[in-house]
Amino acid sequence: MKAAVLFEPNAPLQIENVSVRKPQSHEVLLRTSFAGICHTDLHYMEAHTPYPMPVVLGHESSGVVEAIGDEVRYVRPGDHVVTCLSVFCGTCEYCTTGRPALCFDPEIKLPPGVSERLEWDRPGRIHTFMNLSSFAEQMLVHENALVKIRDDMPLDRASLVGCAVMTGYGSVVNTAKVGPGDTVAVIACGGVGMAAVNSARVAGAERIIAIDMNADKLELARKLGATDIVDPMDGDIVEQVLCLTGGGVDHALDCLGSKRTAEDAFKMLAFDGTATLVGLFREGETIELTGSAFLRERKVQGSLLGSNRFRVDMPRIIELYMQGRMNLDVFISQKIRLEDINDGFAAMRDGKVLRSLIDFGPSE
Ligand code: CXF
Ligand code: ZN
Repeated sequence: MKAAVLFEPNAPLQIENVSVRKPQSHEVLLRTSFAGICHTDLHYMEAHTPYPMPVVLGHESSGVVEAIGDEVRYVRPGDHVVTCLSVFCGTCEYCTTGRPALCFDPEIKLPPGVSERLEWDRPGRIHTFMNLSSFAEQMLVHENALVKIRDDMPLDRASLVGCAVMTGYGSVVNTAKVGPGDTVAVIACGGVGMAAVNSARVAGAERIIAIDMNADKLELARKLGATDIVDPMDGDIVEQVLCLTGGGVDHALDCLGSKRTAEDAFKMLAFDGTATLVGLFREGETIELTGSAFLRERKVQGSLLGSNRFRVDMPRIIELYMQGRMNLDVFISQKIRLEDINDGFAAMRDGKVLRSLIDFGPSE
C-alpha cells in the first residue's frame, strides 16, 4: 500500500510502499477513507517534540473495517469507524474512573518507537505514529482505538471528529464544563478553536468571544456561534476582552499552545474563571502567571484531546451534526490525494485552510 513517510525533520513527505501485517489478537485492519492534516502532524514533522523516524504521520481519520483479529467483538468487516489516538486499556485506574484519555498502559497505548505494526522491505524500521498512522491507505490498529459510527454519516466529515472536533468539543464540554449563561473566550480559531466556538454555543454559553489574526476565520467563527470577535491587530487582546465583558470571562481556552496565548488566557479571566490550555506546547516551554491573581479563585488546567471518552463523545458529536446543531461542513477547505500531501502541509503553514483532507477514494 501507499503511505506518506517522514524520513527526517522538516523534509517533505515521500510516498513509499509500506505494508501492514495480518491483524493479531484485538487488532483491526482498516481501509482508510479520509485523513485530516492536523497541526500536531506539523509539530512532530518540525520536531518540536522528538519522535522516532522514519514514521508515517497522521492521526485524524475515518475508515472501513477490512479484517479483524482474534477476540475482536466490537467491530465487523464493513463497519464504518473513526480512529482516535486515545487508545485505552479499559482496566487501569484512569479508564475505570472515567478518564480513558489519560490511559497510558504501554501494552495497549504503545509508546513511540515500540509499535511494530508497519513493515517495509528496506533496512531499518518504519514507525507508527500515535498508534494510528493515518497517512496510509490501510491502518492496523488496536480495537480500542476505534469508535463505530452510523453508516449514513459522511466519512469525510467523520474524519474531522477523530481529532480537531473532538478536541474542541471536549475541551468545552468535558474539560471546562461550559454551561448555560457562561462567558467564553477562544484564542486561535483553527480547526480546534472553531469547534470550541461551535460547541460553546451548543453548551448554551451566553457570550462567545472568538480571537484570531485571520479575518476570514473570525467571520466563520461568527457563523458558528461567536457573539463577539477580537482581532489582535486592533490592540492587546486581554484589554479588548476585559473591555467587552466589563471584567473578564468565565472560561478562556488557549487553542494555540504558546507562552503568550496561555498567559493571555489567564489574564482575561473574571473572578473564579478558568483558563483551559488546549493547544500543544513546544517541548520545555514554560509559562508565567501572577500569583496574586489566584486569590480571586482563578484557575488554570490542561486538556488532553478534549478529556475525551471518545466511544461516547464521538457518536454524540455525530448526532449533533446530523441534527444540524454542529457544523462540520465548513471545516473542509480542500480534499487532496495522498500524493499531494506536501501541498496540504504548505497550505496549513500559510494559515490558508481550516482542514485539508486526504481523500483515499472509495473503499469498495
Ligand atoms: C494531540 C496533541 C499531542 C498529544 C496527543 C493529542 N492533539 C491533537 O492533535
Ligand atoms: Zn490532531
